[in-house]
Amino acid sequence: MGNSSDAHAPSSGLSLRIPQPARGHQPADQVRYVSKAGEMKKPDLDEKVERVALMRKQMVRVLDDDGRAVGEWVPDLSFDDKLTGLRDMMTVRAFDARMLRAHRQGKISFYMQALGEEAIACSQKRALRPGDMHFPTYRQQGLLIAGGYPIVQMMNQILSNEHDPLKGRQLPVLYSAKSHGFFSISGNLATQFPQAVGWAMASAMRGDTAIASAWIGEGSSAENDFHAALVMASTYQAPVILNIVNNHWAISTPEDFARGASATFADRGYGFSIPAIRVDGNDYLAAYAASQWAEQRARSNLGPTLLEWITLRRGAHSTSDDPSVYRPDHESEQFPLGDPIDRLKQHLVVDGDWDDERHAALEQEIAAEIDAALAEADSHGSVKSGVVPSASTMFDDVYAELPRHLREQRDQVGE
Ligand SMILES: Cc1ncc(C[n+]2csc(CCOP(=O)(O)OP(=O)(O)O)c2C)c(N)n1
Repeated sequence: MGNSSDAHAPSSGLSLRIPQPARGHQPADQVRYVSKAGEMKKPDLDEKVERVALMRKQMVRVLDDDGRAVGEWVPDLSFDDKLTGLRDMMTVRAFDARMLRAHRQGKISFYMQALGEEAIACSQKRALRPGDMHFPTYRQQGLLIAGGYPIVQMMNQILSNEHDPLKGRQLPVLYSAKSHGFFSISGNLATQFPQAVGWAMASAMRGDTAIASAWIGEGSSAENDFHAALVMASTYQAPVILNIVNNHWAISTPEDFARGASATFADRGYGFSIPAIRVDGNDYLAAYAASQWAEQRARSNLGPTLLEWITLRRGAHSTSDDPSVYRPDHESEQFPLGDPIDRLKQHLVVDGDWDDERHAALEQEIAAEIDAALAEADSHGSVKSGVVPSASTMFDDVYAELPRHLREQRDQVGE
């Protein structure tokens, strides 16, 4: 007060911090806080949030470099369960590859793949129950595939053909499958996050046993809706799993821009008093175990859990994107968590009755399934061939009942 030489006064002007990408332009830079496989303790389901706080700067990992499953987080899965997981992931990858090819062939207008991220959605779908509801982004096709949703139906949606369950109204990959616990995907990022919490609250209010699972990318976690969801989930202890898939990129923007100075995305859970853990997203066994832990917490009325999944978006953001203009070559080869399919395969070889020959045979079997599905879907037309749902149906479902002005517009279409 009255002190003319204030020690805190800046000597020059302010400057804005622009995040310097920690990775990206220098692919050799390591992902932070990579724990050794088996190193992390597995807390009790009802462990206090303060006691699991450290886990937001560590990483749950089960598969070690030799493909062995180690530590407290090893899930109780049979060889067949693991093989099922491998098949799910391989099906997602083959599906994606075939759709990318279809795009290059001019058969479809748009596509988004999940290359490198297959373990996360596939394992969580298997860890939850039918009746639970997922609120996905456009990169969780694994939820549908591991949930047994017909592949032909997915393709019908992508082609916008006469069998498209969404009647040609949605951009390719924005699926909706209520019967399979897959909430309608919206193009508006992050909106599904608070909706998932609301769904979970409704389930709890009804005294039901079903839980919700919310999905978001690390980039989209900068949206207001992300924060609204965490407040509601924490206040009402909603039975929800809050998944942040940190694949390190939001189109051309590195994770650094959405995260805050030195934080992890899991850190955000702690501030809302939500137990939050980081998980190796390329380790199917860790992913299954962490999903199951969060699932059991929600189902036992112990409230929400935040899971930050560490993975890498290996492919382009979408078929409209060219990552070579903003990210380094060979990034995925240097990624310390490897590839989810390779790692589970290696584990099955080490642990049981699996080898390259069987793996190749399975790959062929899946490729044939995918080709057959595409042939079937293609026979029902596509946007490109002009065989699409009737134009008059475009007025349906805007409201529960068709109002007069829409009836008039439909009559003008005259189909
Ligand atoms: C509200 C809103 N803002 C911007 C976009 C455009 N957009 C589509 S995807 C995307 C990046 C999302 O990145 P991230 O959440 O990290 O998910 P990822 O694509 O990596 O899976 C953006 C900015 C949008 N669809 N909706």
